[in-house]
Amino acid sequence: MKVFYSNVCLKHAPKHEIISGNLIDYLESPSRLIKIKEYLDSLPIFDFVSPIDNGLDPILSVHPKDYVEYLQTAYDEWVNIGGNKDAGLYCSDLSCCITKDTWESAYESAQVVISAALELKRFVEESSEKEMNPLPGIFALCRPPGHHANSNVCSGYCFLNNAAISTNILKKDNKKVVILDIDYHHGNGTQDIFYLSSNPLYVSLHGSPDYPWFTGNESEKGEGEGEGFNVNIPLSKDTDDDEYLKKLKKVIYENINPYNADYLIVSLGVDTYKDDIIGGLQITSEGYKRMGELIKSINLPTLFVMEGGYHLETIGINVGNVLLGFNT
Ligand code: Q9C
Ligand code: ZN
Repeated sequence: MKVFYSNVCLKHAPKHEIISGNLIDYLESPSRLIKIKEYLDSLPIFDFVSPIDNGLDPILSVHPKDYVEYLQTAYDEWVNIGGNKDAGLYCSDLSCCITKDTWESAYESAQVVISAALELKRFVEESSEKEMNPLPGIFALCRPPGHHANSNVCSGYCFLNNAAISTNILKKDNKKVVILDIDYHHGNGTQDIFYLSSNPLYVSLHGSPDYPWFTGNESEKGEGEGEGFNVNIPLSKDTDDDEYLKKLKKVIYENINPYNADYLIVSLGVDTYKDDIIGGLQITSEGYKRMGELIKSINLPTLFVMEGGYHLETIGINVGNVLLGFNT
């Protein structure tokens, strides 16, 4: 399996964030990526590939220019004025610190996902039915993550919505896309971006009640042309492997398979892990293997996009297990 990866994603490294009024070490750290890379490197099936720079256009298909310019210039402007104006104009919480390196890493994170999406598309277009066995899967190992970023709002460690950007690439040529968001948190940014659209189908399983607090209800089903194409499955904190897999299986049968998509994008967060510091259902490392197997049963060319996961001791094996489950 190809893994798109770049060290430039490590540069964004804010020192602190504020959670519940307390100043703590920034949890969305570069070590997360390093740990995952180390683990995947130890297994023979993963090939690391560097992204190609595809420029701003794919990013601008999701995010307006004024927001992109804000991300590019806010840090310098803040330093220049001695800091008293508009620093939070496009921020919805205190987890999206903008440092001198943030734009560079967020841009690179998007380029990792764009390159992975283009590679998957190319592979599928060049393959005959026969060659689709084994099922093509590609992993975009990127940070900062994306699913909380709205078109012009950063939040929840996210600046650019990587899953949405890659959706717009895979949607080209009248293709249909499903986004399956298995991060612990509801992907409010992704939901909002596509709320009025029937393509992609957005499906999210997430812990509730929890961040981002005001979205993720089952009653949010999309609007207009998008009605029926947004599916939220809120889960209580005591959800274990069996319960989770049962709900995932149900949504695959009832919503994902009947949609008849051409591509699957998995917003892959492993903050559902039982000991995660900020998320945490009761999912075990073994559970991630079963999740991967179930995702494979959807039987679509699949782009895995890295989102959250904060338990550094197991983040590698948990991500690895989803991918291994898919690849078996
Ligand atoms: N009381 C992702 O997993 N702050 N983002 C949490 C907890 C933000 C998580 C506060 C959590 C965002 C991509
Ligand atoms: Zn999360």
